[in-house]
Amino acid sequence: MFPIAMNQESALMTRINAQQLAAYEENGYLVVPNLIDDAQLQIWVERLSEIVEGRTPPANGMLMMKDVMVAKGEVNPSSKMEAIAKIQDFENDPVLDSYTTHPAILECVESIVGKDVQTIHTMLINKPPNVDGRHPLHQDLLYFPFRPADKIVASWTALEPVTRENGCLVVLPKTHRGELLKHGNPDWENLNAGYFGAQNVDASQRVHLAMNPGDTVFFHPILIHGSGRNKTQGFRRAISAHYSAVDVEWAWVTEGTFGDRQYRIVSGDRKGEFWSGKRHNENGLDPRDLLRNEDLKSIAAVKKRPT
Ligand SMILES: O=C(O)CCC(=O)C(=O)O
Repeated sequence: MFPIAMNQESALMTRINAQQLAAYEENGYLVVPNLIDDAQLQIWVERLSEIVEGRTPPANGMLMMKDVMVAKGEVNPSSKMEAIAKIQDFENDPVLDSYTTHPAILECVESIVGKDVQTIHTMLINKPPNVDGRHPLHQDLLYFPFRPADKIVASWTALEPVTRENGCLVVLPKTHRGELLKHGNPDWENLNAGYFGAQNVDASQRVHLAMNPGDTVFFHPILIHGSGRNKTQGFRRAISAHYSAVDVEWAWVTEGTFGDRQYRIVSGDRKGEFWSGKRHNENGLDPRDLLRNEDLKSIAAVKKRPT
């Protein structure tokens, strides 16, 4: 099923061994404990604070999203950090972007999708106290134009302790073997823009991923996952990137559905170049077929919203 068939010997030489790789293939996710050290985590947390507090200007192309309850005036945050739900597309910030090229992360990513990879998305997810902040169960493949799905993987690293109480990730194991489902905005009063939910999901087998700082979960883009509400008075922050192998093909009919961006190659011979691979859209694959138009509008709205 997966592009790289690792033999036992070569797998033992990497951070992810053959057994862990088999677990990823079986369940659609793998938590690698203690992958990033505290000193490095603090550098990313400090950079996030600098940007959010206005001490460093946001890099070109970076999107800072306010939490919807703050934007609507339903919650009055007591600090700038309490207002922010997410920072997206941080590739032009050299400090944050060191996450995408961190050797430990890249090594695991390469074990899963193969050598020669590009980043296709980057995010810092903040779950401040006092807001809803839940992320409905969804599949990330909805947002990505590339296929095959097995050549895409997410990495998500806890920047602080992540627990059931502060809204850890929730996964539905083995759902990566299914199809990309129809998505839409769930009927929640306070849903952050672009947080689509997969429809008709049986969540009875869900697993909560409590993680320590530096623990990193790698997951498949069809795996159904989401996260709960932060019921504590602290933050729940994580840094995350999506990667794909460079030999994927562009499968969407349309470009720019979720914004235009270039995809930067971060490992292998073409490191530093931007992806310009094959287009293969004979099936007419269009993410808008999986979403209602009114739900798509919520993404356009957030892009215009001042922080
Ligand atoms: O960090 C979270 O709370 C959820 C992140 C997530 O599922 C996503 O952005 O796809």
